[in-house]
Amino acid sequence: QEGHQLWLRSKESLPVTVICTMHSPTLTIAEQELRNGWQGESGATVKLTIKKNKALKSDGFRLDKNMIEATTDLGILYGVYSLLRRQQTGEKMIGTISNPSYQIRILNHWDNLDGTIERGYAGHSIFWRKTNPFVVTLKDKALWKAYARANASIGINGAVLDNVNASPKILSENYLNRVKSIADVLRPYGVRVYLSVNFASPISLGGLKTADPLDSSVIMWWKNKVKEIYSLIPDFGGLLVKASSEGQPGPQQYGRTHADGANMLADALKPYKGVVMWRAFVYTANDDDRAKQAYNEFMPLDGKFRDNVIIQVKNGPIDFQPREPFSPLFGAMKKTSIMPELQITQEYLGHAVYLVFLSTMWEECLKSDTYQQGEGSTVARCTDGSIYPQKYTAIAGVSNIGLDSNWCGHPFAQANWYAFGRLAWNDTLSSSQIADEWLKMTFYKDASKKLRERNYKIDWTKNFLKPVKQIMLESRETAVNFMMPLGLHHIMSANGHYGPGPWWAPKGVRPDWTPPYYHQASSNGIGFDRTAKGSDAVSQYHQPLATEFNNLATCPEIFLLWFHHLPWNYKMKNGRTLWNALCYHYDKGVKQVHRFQQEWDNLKPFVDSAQFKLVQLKLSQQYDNAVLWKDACLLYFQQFSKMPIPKDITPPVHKLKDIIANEFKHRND
Ligand code: BDP
Repeated sequence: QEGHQLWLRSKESLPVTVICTMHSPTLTIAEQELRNGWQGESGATVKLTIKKNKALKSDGFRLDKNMIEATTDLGILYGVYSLLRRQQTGEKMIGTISNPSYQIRILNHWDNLDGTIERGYAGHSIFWRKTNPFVVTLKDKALWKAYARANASIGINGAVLDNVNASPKILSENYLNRVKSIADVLRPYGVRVYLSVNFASPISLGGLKTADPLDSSVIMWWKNKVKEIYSLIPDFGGLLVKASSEGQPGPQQYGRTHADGANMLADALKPYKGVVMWRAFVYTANDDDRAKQAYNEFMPLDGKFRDNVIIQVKNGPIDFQPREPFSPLFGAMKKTSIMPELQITQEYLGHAVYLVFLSTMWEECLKSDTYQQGEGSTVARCTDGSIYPQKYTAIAGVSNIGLDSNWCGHPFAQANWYAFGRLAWNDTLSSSQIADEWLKMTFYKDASKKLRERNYKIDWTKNFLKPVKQIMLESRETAVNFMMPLGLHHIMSANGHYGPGPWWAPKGVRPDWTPPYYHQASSNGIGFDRTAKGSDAVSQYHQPLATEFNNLATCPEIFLLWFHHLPWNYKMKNGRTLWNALCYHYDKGVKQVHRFQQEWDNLKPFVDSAQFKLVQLKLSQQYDNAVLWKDACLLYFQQFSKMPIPKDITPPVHKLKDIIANEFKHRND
């Protein structure tokens, strides 16, 4: 299936001779890929050379005329994929030296052992299933191989195979044997396996009375478990832990800290060079602003973690919302390895329905200046080793793939997997370049064939690449406009997190799980006051940001209602009232989706017809949902603002009470 080949759709290749004097499974793959995909000079001879080169990190490579040089087999493989990409995109090749920004470039699969995927919108797990869970079929292996190849082609070198809400069963013998089978397939492609573990495993799996990280029987249990894992998988990567968060067990239950818990596991992994990725996604139901809690809990622990512990921090302080400022932990923890966690699966961004190219959101985060070590201390530089000498550098993306025939549910969602890999390799890349590469590799073949058949001359770059790239680059801001503009956040419907739900607040539910906690709308106004007079979350940011966010005159309007509670008639910079500004943002988002639809309709000659229709259908569903978001939010907030919707905006087509009554019919799972 075309969709299943992602950006690796094979083109007619030209003859090439590959010379490589060394041998290994990885090098064999490298040679084959080069022969199967060569688009350069016909009959050329290409040399693959492994040798010392001080300019190259272990996964890095150098490209020159008909030669690829690296210090490791994997470096050669990455060089081959890079070269093939450049042949298709026309990007510069000769004299290129490329080193990865992060050492560990890893996907987090939120895959449950029964085959379902938490926040997965592309079918069931490729790793786990309910029936015959321990049989490894040829089909399984072929799929894992295709998965490994796709990852390697963009530089991803790690995969956490199970959900952060982890089942203790993952560490039982049967499951570990399956993990070994997966690792064996992934290995030649350089993708190491990691596991999420449940902190209470010593109790539920090991039969111990406690999971206290300072208890000697607990320490011994983990040591033995880690030893068992490495006896099966000698290059096992390490463990990911969600502890004391959203009901998961953790060291706090025993009066211990995150550092006690993480260090205990780190000690067990150390002899094997394994790492612990410990998540900072923690918040409890107390009066403290949720946006502040991770920082408050982790900052005092800076310097207390072993050097093989990496703290995994979501890009924003709350939870993968369409837009958040960066988490204040980036750059602030100076003696601890910190890794960004991005969400590739579109939990809060329209599942597999919306066309949203997430690269621009990640770029915005990575390029945000934390000022922690002076100007230019971007989130990227604070985490990739440029500023702090952390032993391990890493970046994680919560995967969006499943058994669907196109892996990701939406043809354009593949671009998000691609973008994550590319940014993990090079955190300074622009989204424009990434979109360009992906479009050329994914769609050019279709187009050229169609155009040849129809024999008419259309400039592919002008008529396809340019408009589609523009749609991609605008798509995230579009979603922000019709969902949560001006710094609004967490106002989606409960559970499914797809449609609008700013009203949702049943009695007895934790306030910090309900939208009204975040938007604070009343007749006085709207927004969460995080200024010095409010929760003072602003003070977690380094100057000049703390002051910039605190002051209305300097707070960027994209974060206005994130940091400020303002009256409905507050005057925006363009002179509009806040209420009118909200109305125009929602309306603009809807209009943008409508424009995407019209533009896509023009592109039929360029795209394989099944893909064309699928995107067309999804855009129309996105349009319907955008209208719903706009109507729901404007009608709901209007109850408080009591102000009219501007006349030049299409009036709501739904009634608020109908939307509320139907809330859970809209894609809530
Ligand atoms: C939230 C998801 C939930 C995850 C949690 C996490 O809704 O399913 O378990 O994040 O990251 O966004 O642990």
